[in-house]
Amino acid sequence: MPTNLPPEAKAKWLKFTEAKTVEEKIAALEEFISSVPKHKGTENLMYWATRRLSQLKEELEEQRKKKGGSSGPKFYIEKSGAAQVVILGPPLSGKSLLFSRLTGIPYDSPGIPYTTRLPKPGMLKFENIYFQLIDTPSIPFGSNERISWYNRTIGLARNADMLFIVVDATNGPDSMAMSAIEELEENGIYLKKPKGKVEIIRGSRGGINLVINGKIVDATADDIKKMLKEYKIDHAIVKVWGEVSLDDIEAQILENRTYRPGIVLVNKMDLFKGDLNEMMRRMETVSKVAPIIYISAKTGLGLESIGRHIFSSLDIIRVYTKQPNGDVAEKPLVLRKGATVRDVAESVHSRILKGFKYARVYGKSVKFNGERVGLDHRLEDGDVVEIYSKG
Ligand SMILES: Nc1nc2c(ncn2[C@@H]2O[C@H](COP(=O)(O)OP(=O)(O)OP(=O)(O)O)[C@@H](O)[C@H]2O)c(=O)[nH]1
Ligand SMILES: [Mg+2]
Repeated sequence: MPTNLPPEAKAKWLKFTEAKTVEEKIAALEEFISSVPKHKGTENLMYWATRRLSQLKEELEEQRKKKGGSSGPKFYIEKSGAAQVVILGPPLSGKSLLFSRLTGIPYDSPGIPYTTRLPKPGMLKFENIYFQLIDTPSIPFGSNERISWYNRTIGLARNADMLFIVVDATNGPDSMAMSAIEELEENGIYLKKPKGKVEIIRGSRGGINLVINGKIVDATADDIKKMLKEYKIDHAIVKVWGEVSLDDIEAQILENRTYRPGIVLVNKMDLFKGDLNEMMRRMETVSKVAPIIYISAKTGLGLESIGRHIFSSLDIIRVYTKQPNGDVAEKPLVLRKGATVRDVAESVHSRILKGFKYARVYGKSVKFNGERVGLDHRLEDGDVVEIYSKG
């Protein structure tokens, strides 16, 4: 549904996107909120904006604490490994036991709800790479219960590369998973990949340029330009891939949607005594949004497939560099799917890219091993790349 924001609100929005410090953002967002008319079309936006406001206020408080020299516990965790996966779920669904089984870090919870009070990082090995897992304090999805770490935990999810939603097989897993998915969406976090993608690169000259690799389902180029004008965006390149609606473009301007790949883990399958087919049928709605794995953190059922699931959900590939006449690097470079020889050259050294002559590739992306390719050659998982460059 279009938001039909008045020009005043759109101008206020611009101020928010341009705000640099947390204080400025809070002030601008408060002004924006008070300028938005309240009706059905703005409901989601308002919900998102008020949540974002309380998150910013907490961020400010954390900053102040840090400045005051307080050595309070840290909630945000720096990324390490090939990707950061945040484990979310309601109390007692088995997040901490699962985390322990996957990372090897001992489980030390008495099994009382809300035992986990702080996020905890650990590493999961998958073949020759590591993913960082983060156990988090529980969120009672779908209930009105207030918990003090709610915003900070959602903040962790927003920062992550991927999400796990852990639910209990013996405790309405389908409705709990749906509540979690809906609540994340209310916070602007979407698990389901959109049909299309929009990117808006703002500039200071050149007017509005549309680059459309797909189609806009409900609007013309002029409609898009008009909307951007209303948001006072006069110069920008708007890139569209796949199927996109005018709403999607507005959401991109408002920056209130992020997409995170996610998996729903139905845990405690060892305790489930009901009809499995019936449960799977009930889980069908969930499976339209995210893949589902049935597991038992206690017996280990299904745990061996989790690393592979993370890997394939993230759309990443592993590429190995090799010096001409040298050995193949043991540790792979982890790149996004679709990465080219240019990405490899860039991540090795800018000097290598500058002096690039050609590369030889061994693996799935070439017709024969050792084939000579240029910078734009697309690589596949497992490829070995040997770059020949001047100097
Ligand atoms: N039978 C069985 N019990 C499990 C399984 N996973 C977890 N549990 C038990 O369920 C209880 C809760 O597990 P936790 O991993 O602590 O749950 P949590 O989601 O971290 O809960 P919080 O305390 O809110 O952090 C513990 O008694 C676990 O031993 C499972 O797959 N099967
Ligand atoms: Mg826990």
